[in-house]
Amino acid sequence: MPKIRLATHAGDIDGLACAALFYRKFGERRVSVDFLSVIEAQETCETYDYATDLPKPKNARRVIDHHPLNLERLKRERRFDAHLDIIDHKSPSAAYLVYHHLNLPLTDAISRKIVALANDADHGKLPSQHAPLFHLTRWFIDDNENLNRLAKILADRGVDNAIEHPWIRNEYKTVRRRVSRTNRKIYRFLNRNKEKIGDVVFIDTRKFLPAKFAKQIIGPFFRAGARVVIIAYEDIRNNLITTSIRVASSFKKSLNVGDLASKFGGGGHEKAAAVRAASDEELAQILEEFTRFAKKEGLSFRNLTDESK
Ligand SMILES: [Mn+2]
Repeated sequence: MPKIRLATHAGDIDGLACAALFYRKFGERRVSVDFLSVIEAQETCETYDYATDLPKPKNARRVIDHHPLNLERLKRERRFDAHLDIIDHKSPSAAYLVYHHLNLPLTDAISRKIVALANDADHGKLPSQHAPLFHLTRWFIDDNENLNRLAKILADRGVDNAIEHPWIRNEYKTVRRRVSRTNRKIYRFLNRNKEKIGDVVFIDTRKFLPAKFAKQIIGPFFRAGARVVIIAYEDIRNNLITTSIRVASSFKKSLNVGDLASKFGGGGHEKAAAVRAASDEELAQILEEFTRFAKKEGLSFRNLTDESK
């Protein structure tokens, strides 16, 4: 029997969870998973039966996703298949939609926990006991073999027991050291810049943080008072610069950064979005727009990059 071919979001817990649910449903032998970045999904000519948590690749039969802008784009390009594609922006994760589509039994606690993990991750509310899975997913962002291994272990053992798997424990030893080192750098940077935090802060992390863990800086800056954090980091899989925009969940003002990002060809959700830049010049232009946006919204904007050492 030919394998079911799935493309899912690389380096992302929701993407990983989708893969794990396919393995859970069909077993390792009947599924083959490619982990792709958003850009790779837009460019690939490979054939897939399914794509999850990604824009629909040209030759994918069906997409299961929860990004509203992906739906808009698909409709605009007349590639939306109303009978097959499932895109629901109200869904807490793509994994939630996959779980229902695959008709996984309600009694399957492992599948349900995998969905809960994805829901938490996509809302920035991942409980600390799942931090190892999060960090490993980032660590393996450009390593499809190991992302597959992670997904299979999740499907096999479930979210809580995955962490006890000897391979995961061993890999996490290395990763944890790197994450700790990154966190120390983050707190030093935060302390140096504490007085300068505005409503919106921009941090070019490329100068002092490893790209895989750059997003770790967002939480501490929210806790220190920033309401919107924009960071730049290297997009490892595509040799581009990513700017990630996050709005603090405690910030009640209605800002849709997904809409903002879409103006520059980016995408995402209301409170979390990303835009890619091909060069520093392009990044500077995007930043100018963000500055204008902050001003229009009556928010102070601070670029903390120049102060970094
Ligand atoms: Mn997602």
